[in-house]
Amino acid sequence: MMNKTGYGCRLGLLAAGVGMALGVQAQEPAQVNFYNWSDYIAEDTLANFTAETGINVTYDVFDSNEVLEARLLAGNTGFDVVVPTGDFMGRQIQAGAFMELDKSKLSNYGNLDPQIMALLAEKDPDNKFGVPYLWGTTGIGYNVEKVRAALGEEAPVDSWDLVMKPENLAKLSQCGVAFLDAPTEVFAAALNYQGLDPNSTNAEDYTGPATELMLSLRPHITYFHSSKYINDLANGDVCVAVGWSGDILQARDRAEEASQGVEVAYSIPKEGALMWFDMLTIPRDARHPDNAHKLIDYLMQPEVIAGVSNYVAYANANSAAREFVDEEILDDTGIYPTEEAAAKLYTAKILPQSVNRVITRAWTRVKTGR
Ligand code: N2P
Repeated sequence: MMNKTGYGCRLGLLAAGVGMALGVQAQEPAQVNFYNWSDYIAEDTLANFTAETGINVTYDVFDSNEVLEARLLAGNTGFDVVVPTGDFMGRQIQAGAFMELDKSKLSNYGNLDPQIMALLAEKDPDNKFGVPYLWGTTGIGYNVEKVRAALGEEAPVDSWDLVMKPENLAKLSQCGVAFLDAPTEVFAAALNYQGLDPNSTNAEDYTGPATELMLSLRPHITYFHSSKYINDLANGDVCVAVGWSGDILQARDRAEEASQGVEVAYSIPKEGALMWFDMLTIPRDARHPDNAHKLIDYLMQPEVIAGVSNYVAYANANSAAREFVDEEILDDTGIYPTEEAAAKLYTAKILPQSVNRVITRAWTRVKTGR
C-alpha cells in the first residue's frame, strides 16, 4: 500500500533529510578514494583491504607535495585519504584542509611509536589530523661503477660534494644526473651544504647563495623529476640522483632483479640530510570519512605496514610492526639510519608563506637556468 502510493519512498527521503539535519550520517557506499605517492604501497595491500572489509579502493598517485597541496587547497578533491609530508601537512592544517581524526575508530593507534608521535606534534598539535604512514630521507642514489668511472676510486659518494661541486657534477653529467623536483627539499640540502640553516626563514639565503649554487649545477643536471629516476637508475640511464631513500633502494632492487650488471647504492651524505614523515590524513570535505578511518586503521596493523615497508624499502613508525619487518630492511642503514647518521638528519619546519613564495620563484629560476 505504502509503496503503491509512494509514501514509503517519500518518508524515507524525509527521514534521511531529518537525519542529515541532526548530523546523523547515512551509511556510506563501500568505497574509499586514496591519493598516495607513487611506488609507495605493496602489491597486495589494497586488494587485501578490500577482501577484508568489502570496501573498494579507487587509487591514484602523485609524486609532488606541491601538486597535492594545490588540489587540497582548491578543495573538492574527491579523495578520502591523502598523504602529505609532515611540514606540508602542518601548513595545510593551518589552512583548515583536514578533518579531525576520530581516534575511537582507530583501534591500532596504540601501535605507533610515541617518540615519533611527539616529534610530529610539532606540526600537528595533539596529533589531531594525521598519523604517520612511512618515513625516509632525501639523499643520493648512484650507479657504483659509473660514478667510479667518472670520478675515480676517491669519488666522494659519502658527501654532498658528489653532486654539489660543479666540477664533479660536470663529469657525472656524461652518464646522467637526476634531481628531485621538490623545491623545499633541494633548497634545504643546498643551504645545509653551504653551512646555512636548512630551514632558513631569510629570503636572501634562497635568492642568494642557494640559487647561485643551484644555477652553477644546472647545466649538468639532466632533468628534474620526482619518480622517473627509479627506473632510470635501475636501467643505467642516469648515474646519480638526488632522491628519496626507498625509491633509490627500489631502483637498487630492480637493477639486481634485471641482472644487467647495474649496481645502485644509496648514501645519506655525512653533512646531513632531510628526514621526513608522510602522513595519512582525511580532507575536510571527504565523502567517505568512515571508510577513510577504516583504511587508515588497516594501514596501522603491524603485519600490513610491515608488508609495505618490506616492499617499498621505507621505514614505518609502527613499533608493533618491527617484528614483521624483514631483517634485511631493518639492517639496511639507508632505511633505518645508524645513530651517527641519524644525529645529522634534520627535519623541515613550517616556513612562513612569504618564504614559500620566494622558494617557488627561485625554483623556477633554477629549473629554467636563468
Ligand atoms: C615515494 C616517494 C616518497 C615520498 N615514491 C616522499 N615524501
